[in-house]
Amino acid sequence: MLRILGRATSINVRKVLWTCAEIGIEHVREDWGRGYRSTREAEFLRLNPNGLIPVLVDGDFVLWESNAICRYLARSRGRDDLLPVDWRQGALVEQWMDWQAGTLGAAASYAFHALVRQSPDHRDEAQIASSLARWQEAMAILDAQLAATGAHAVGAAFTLADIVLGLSVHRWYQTPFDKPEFGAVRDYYQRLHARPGFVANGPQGAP
Ligand SMILES: N[C@@H](CCC(=O)N[C@@H](CS)C(=O)NCC(=O)O)C(=O)O
Repeated sequence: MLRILGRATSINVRKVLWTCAEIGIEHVREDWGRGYRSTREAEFLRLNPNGLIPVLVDGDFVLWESNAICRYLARSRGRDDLLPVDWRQGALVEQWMDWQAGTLGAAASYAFHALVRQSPDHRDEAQIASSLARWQEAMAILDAQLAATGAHAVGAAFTLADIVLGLSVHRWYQTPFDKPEFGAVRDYYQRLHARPGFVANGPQGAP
């Protein structure tokens, strides 16, 4: 049985869980990370020397980095709809996945930990303001893209990019601060509620 290591409150673990739900992959999830077994244990560090969740164990194959895990699951199950084999379409899906992790998620991180997690390590007002400004700029880029496609991140079809972006959008709406109204993002967020994998790992999952 495929194993997913990581607490379900983690956005990066929930990307993988939602991908499993879309594809119908049976798995067991083990609670590792903050509040559960420490990812600094030797048993965990042997699997991921970064000490971060999620980790996927598929037989003798081990993989870390949430977006790479999502791509592995789609490719290994032949789900070209989620990750097109067409080079350009596939590259666009990967572009938006990388942007979610490297730009959108990175911008949101400090403010999210301050305002939602109430982390004592994230109390610097200037850094909160900077994070909120960068987060808003990134969301404006996403809003323009969604307004152009009228549906999903790279076009009409739902892909892996929508899994990782969808959970980031959920986080945007769950974080309490005065935010501008982004109409295309709001429509997208509503549209995603039709997918059980999103509901289970977003609204019924965690911020
Ligand atoms: N780039 C990594 C980031 C992984 C990451 O930052 N994971 C966080 C949870 S979202 C973590 O392991 N936190 C430590 C912990 O929970 O103990 C990925 O996408 O998998």
